[in-house]
Amino acid sequence: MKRACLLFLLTLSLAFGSACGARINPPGDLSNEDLTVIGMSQVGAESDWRVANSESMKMVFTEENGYRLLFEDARQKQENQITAIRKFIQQQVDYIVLMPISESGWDSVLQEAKEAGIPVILVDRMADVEDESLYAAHVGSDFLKEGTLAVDWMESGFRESGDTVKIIHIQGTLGSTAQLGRTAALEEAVAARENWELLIQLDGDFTQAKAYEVMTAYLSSLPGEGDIDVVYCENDNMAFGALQALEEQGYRCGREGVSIITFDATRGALTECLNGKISLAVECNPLLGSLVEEVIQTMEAGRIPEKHRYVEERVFTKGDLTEALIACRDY
Ligand code: GYE
Repeated sequence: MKRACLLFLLTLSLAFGSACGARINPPGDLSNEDLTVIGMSQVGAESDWRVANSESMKMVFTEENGYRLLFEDARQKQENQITAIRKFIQQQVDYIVLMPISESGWDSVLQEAKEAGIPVILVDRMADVEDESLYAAHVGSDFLKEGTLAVDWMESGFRESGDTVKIIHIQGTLGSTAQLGRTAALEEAVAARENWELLIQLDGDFTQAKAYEVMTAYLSSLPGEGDIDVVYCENDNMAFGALQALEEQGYRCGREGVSIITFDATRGALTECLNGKISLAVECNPLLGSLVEEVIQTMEAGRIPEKHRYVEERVFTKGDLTEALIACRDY
């Protein structure tokens, strides 16, 4: 009885389905979903910035807001991002949102998305592709501008003394837009100023652990206490790692010692700035979820979104901060 009933229902649904021209989707195909399906490939969870960025996306792309979010964490590997994009194409998602780990290596997979008719929105970092039509829009930060803000602050701080300014540079994931922009600003400034000296460039991969490790190794390799004026860290977590390494080896950080410059300006870094240990925090806003939604809404309405959208950002020094201000910030 039960079986007969099931068979009847199955026959009915097949007959009804084909009469209406409805498709029977292969498993995993989400093209008939009522919600707007977003396939999102996030870099990883390497920093506080990244965690805040993922949260911002998850808060906006909810079922209540009309979305099904397929979120893939690439654990900082480009090959995982490429695999995720291919899976999204198979699933026939409506949009692909990609935070590219590095700028190069995207042409073929984005071409595949284009052929499948799925618009790609780049978030945070850029992809350096031959054909700009491979992505619909980009929402993120102007990293060269952020670097320039840091360099301008150094320029004003060290202008008085004609002494040599000795700089350690801790870089983020090599080849990522955030690294390239922030590095370019510093390298150009060093090349243009006779008394700025780059002591070393260390690869910290945007993580606290790596920055701590490379900084500890570098400081230990110096014959005695090094003469260091500035440590230019390309994100907050690397600044925390560098700060720990410096303090462990007896360096003072802040006004009377080494000036630490950081990018992101998350709550932890602003607190160290208020404590006087970080000298400058350059803001990089991770809360990009609603801007990405605006892009999607524009396309849903049949209009063409702006190709690049940059968020406004500022810098913080101790004098700009209070505990209340830090507590009010969203990240
Ligand atoms: O500064 C860093 C993160 O691309 C803006 O990536 C982002 C950078 C951010 O891991 O903390």
